[in-house]
Amino acid sequence: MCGIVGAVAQRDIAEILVDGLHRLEYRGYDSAGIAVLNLDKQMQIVRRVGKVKALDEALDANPLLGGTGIAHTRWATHGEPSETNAHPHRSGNIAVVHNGIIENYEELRSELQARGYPFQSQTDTEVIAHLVEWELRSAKSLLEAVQKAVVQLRGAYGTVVMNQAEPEHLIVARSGSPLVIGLGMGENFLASDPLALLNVTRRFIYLEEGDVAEITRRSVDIFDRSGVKVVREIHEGNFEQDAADKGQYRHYMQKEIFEQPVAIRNTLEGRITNDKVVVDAIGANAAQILKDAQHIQIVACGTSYNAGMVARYWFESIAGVSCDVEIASEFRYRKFVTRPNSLLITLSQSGETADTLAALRLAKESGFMAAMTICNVASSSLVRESDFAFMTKAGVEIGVASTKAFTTQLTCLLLLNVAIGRLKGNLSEEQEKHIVQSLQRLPAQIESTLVFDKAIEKLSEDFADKHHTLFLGRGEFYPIAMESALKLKEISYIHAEAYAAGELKHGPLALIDSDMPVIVVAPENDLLEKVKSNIEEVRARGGQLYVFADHDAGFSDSEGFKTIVMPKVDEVTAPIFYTVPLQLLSYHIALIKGTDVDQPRNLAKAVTVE
Ligand code: HGA
Repeated sequence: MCGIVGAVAQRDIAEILVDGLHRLEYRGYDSAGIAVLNLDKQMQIVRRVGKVKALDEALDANPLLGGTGIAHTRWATHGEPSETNAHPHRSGNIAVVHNGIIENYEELRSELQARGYPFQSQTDTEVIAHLVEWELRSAKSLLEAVQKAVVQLRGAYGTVVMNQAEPEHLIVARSGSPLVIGLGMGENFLASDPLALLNVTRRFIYLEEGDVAEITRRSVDIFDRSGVKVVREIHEGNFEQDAADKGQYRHYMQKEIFEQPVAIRNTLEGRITNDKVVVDAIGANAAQILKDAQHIQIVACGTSYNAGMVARYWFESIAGVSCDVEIASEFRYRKFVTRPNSLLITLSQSGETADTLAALRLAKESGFMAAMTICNVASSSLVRESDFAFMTKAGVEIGVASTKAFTTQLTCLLLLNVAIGRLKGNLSEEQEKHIVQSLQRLPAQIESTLVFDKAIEKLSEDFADKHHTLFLGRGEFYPIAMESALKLKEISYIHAEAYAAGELKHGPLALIDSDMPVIVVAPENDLLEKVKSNIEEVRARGGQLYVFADHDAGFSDSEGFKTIVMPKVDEVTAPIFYTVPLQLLSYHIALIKGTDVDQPRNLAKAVTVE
């Protein structure tokens, strides 16, 4: 979602700030802006609707000089995407950028209007600027003014405040939206994600909830939520510098689909030895917790939720432990009963998903035995706030529509199932060996799937003028159908829905006609005969069928019926395997539709607002 970059340096920093914004572009945004203080203590602000490129062009025409500045990419939550609503927002000497949502902004706006502050924008963010300006009138310093202002805010913020009267000086505050300080030599930086700063530093301090920090060229002073000065650990970043390079691929999403064999290999590395899962690799002290867990509660959003839904089938059939899966935004706002010895598992690519993070915090007060996360970003809030973390090793995922994060989450979840199954005595050595070896074969099998790319591209032509699609599956393939429908709608804007195939006759069958493509995932397994009956129900009503199956399933092209026949893989890893051709299908359909594949409209990577 929206990004923040800031700097206090002795050199001109506009270029660094804009480079940082470019590095965060993949998260999705609708407008961008920058404020720089020049040597004459004049604040210069440039804002543009659309891409950061528009900001580049504006700065090429009129360069901003100065060593203190803040910049932002906005993904609108309050007020349309427009130049006036873009950040930074200004009040007198104060300029502010903000990620998050101020929930009590209407109340604050009325109070501030009554004090005579004119509001320029429709955003919630603007109240922060005026509130700090107001508090500064009676405070000894900008730090004190920000501290006094933030206690009046309800909601989520990662915010940076700059004062025209105090160059070489920024105040940052974090509550519910991540911020990191990048340490330089005689200069310091900040950002909402360390990726933004990789060109200037590898040394980072992650702010904690409630922290307010004062940053100058030579110092970083951090105060916790009660105003006490604290020292936070410095992390030396070991980041992949150029995940941002598309290489031979046309889109990040395409690159990330093709990276899946490597991502899964990396995720398995160090987690398997002698046909067994290494339980200690799941997390320090995890073994006892996993053994004692009598129930698993998975909480996640979007694609991660779909991974959780697949895992539910595994937890009950492999690990032998009951499992519920819930969308984080529902879980966090309903009254629930925590079952005895219940383990909370959060799933998130970024580890900053606002609803999932809130659910974790709630669960910590609700009697869960422990909280673990399966996550792709080691420095994220979910990882830091969970009892233990089992990392996916997908590498940086840039395409907004998640691909390799999903298949590596499933890989971790399957490893976790094997570990729990063994610890609880529900899985024999033979069964463990079978699953482990299936996982080891999976990366090569996915490589072999990728050669279907051309055939799938051809199939995608049928969807050029389609507006709706149904996906069907049974068992673990039902959530794979859900994930495939999500992928298609995200990037092609085709309305897509997934159904458990047995549900067809309870409603969706009414939608079937010759204009309704129905995509079915139907490899040979115990449920195949049932799926075949559902396929016949569609065929009998003239639906256009597209079946992804293996040779043993015995399908072939015929009237109203197209098949993609895949190699046979082990049943346990088949859900991961079948995800890949369906990702390719969505990708090719999106190309035909001419959408912005990596940054689909209205969507953002790392959903840091609720
Ligand atoms: N609420 C602010 C910031 C939005 C945001 O954090 N997006 O990710 C606005 O609408 O400007």
